[in-house]
Amino acid sequence: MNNQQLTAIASAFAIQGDILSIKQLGEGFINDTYIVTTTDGNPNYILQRKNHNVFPDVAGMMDNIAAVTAHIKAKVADPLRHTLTVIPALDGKLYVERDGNFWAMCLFIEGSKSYERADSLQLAYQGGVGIGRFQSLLADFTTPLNETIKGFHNIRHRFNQWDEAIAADRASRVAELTEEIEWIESRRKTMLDFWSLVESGVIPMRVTHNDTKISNILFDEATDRVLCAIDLDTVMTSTSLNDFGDAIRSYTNTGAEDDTDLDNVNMNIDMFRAYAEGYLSERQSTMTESEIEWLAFSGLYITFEQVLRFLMDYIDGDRYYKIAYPTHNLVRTHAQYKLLRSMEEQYDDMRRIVVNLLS
Ligand code: ADP
Ligand code: GN1
Ligand code: MG
Repeated sequence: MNNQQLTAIASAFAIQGDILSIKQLGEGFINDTYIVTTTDGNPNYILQRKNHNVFPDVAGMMDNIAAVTAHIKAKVADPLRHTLTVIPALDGKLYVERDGNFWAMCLFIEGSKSYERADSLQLAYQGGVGIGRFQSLLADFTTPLNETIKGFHNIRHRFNQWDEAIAADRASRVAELTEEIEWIESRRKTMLDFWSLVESGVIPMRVTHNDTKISNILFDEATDRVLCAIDLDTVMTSTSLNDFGDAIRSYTNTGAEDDTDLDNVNMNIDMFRAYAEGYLSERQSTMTESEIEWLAFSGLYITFEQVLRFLMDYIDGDRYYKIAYPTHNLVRTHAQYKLLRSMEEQYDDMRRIVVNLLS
């Protein structure tokens, strides 16, 4: 995508000022993100090409984001920094379509920073506050949301996809993955039993973020206090436990998501405590008994799901996640499985910490 094309797309949105530069930001697994700077005195913007294979209904996704952010804006002290601001296109739509690609824009939040890893307990605590607050601000949001990715954190749906992927064996990799496949199969029943509690309503449905890794939180550059949750593409109705679990998967990992040295990868229980403390400070009074009971387990659940998703994508010939080298998804599978094992070993301690924080 050259600069001229990017400028044409950015100019189709209702921006203020003249465009000075458009530069790629980070390397997301799913979308392509650019920062658009403009002439002095005007805001800067985030321009994003939304992955149309992952999000077939970009219009529905943008409707979700606009509704949820409008709801939050009405409640927070600083509406331009405490949530995303969607910038509509000049034709009034919330996205621009060009050559089969879908683009969306939001305000760049100045004086913010994000992290790829949680490098202090304070940061983990703040991240927990961020997601706890996000869920609390949306507790009274009643408009139905579009299900933009079917069965996103629904392990029954994931197992259906898994069974199909194994049967199809598109990349002829199943035969060499006996051990890894057993990691998934040996936990099938435990994970489905948990999900039955969601299906039967024992665990309630709420408005959730669904992608709560640390890079999807903005922190104040000056104070490192949380500003808001970003990357709202996956906002949907689900269990709040998924948001907690996905954050635990990300914040507590002492290694990288794709670490090739498994000795680096473990769950840091102090990070777990710090994140849980921040989260509960915002959510404790509104959680049900069942949510409290299963809070620690949610870390294992989402990490297991991530092992399944990375492995399934590898089996499928790497169609979902962007990869940097041919075995990338397999490396991610092994690294996330190591994290899952570490969580399983420390599960009793995780449960005790939740009980202690609540007493
Ligand atoms: P991806 O889907 O690729 O993960 P994100 O929406 O998470 O895309 O954006 C990638 C990164 O860009 C974030 O981690 C953050 O550093 C930065 N970013 C995204 N939106 C904003 C924003 N509105 N203001 C400031 N920085 C942002
Ligand atoms: C993707 O878009 P990004 O990089 O924040 C993925 C998450 C995974 C994550 C793994 C829509 O998140 O579900 O947990 O990668 N998002 C989607 O790092 O599938
Ligand atoms: Mg992101």
